[in-house]
Amino acid sequence: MEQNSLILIRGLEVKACHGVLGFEKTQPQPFIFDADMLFDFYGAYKSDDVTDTVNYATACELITQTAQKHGFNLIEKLAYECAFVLAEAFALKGVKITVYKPKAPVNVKFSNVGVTVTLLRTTAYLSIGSSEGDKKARLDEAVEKLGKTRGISVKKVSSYIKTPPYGGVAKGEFLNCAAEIETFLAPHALLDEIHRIESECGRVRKERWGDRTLDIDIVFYGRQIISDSRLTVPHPDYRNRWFVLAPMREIAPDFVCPECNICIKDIKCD
Ligand code: A4P
Ligand code: MG
Repeated sequence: MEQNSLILIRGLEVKACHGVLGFEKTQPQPFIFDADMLFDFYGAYKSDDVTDTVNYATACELITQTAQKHGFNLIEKLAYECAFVLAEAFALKGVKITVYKPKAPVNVKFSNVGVTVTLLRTTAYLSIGSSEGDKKARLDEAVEKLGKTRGISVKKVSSYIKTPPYGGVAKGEFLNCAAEIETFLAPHALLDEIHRIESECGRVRKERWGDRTLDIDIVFYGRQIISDSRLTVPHPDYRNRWFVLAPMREIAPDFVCPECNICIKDIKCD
């Protein structure tokens, strides 16, 4: 069993208007919420003071307000929204929200339907580069857009460094940096948001390793090792790339690569 502490809410009922059918958007029906909030309350154990923990009354109010403020089609959307609101309000390490819709308009006898979403706060490192147009503006824009994305907060950004093109395809000089983020997004959801930001910043996918307005790569996602058709993490070539390692050394010299178990500051790169 892992050492952690959870604050629980069970069976919170909120009357609200969520559903795909027309009448569900105007006639409130009950939604039942369970919440598991991962929060270290050792401080509250020591102080016995409610301000050192997650006040479950406030958490219940936030869920109620969130459910009544919006009118979503899907309880999936409602569950995510409540999870983000609680995670952000209480700086949770993780949160699991279950939403039940016991009176869902389905023409069969059933006891309940529902969804569960679990979000875990993870530290990830991104490498950001640009070799076309106003490179500094593109890096600034990327960092700003990352910070405005729900479920991502930017914790550190390295200085911007000029680097010669690597890989033999791009011709222009690059401007590169690295960013430390905390995210509640799963790795592939993070990749989707990165692709959205790249295209909003004018990226057109041409040739591999070619010149680009903006490129964001996931170098590390916590200590996870991922290898599938869409994502390889840690980034497969980061050890050979000075333009990744130098900014990483600046913001996370003591981060230990989950694959080679070497500290960033000790990885050699010519
Ligand atoms: N993908 C797999 N793993 C990852 C990951 N960890 N992070 C997939 C991000 N994407 C990942 O990437 C192609 C596909 O890789 C994505 O669809 C994703 O599913 P892309 O960004 O569309 O294409 P790309 O960037 O042209 O190819 P690639 O292989 O990612 O190139 P790199 O490795 O990003 O290299 N020189 C300097 N000095 N500075 C640079 O920043 N960058 C590159 C691009 C080349 N030379 C450079 C620089
Ligand atoms: Mg890339």
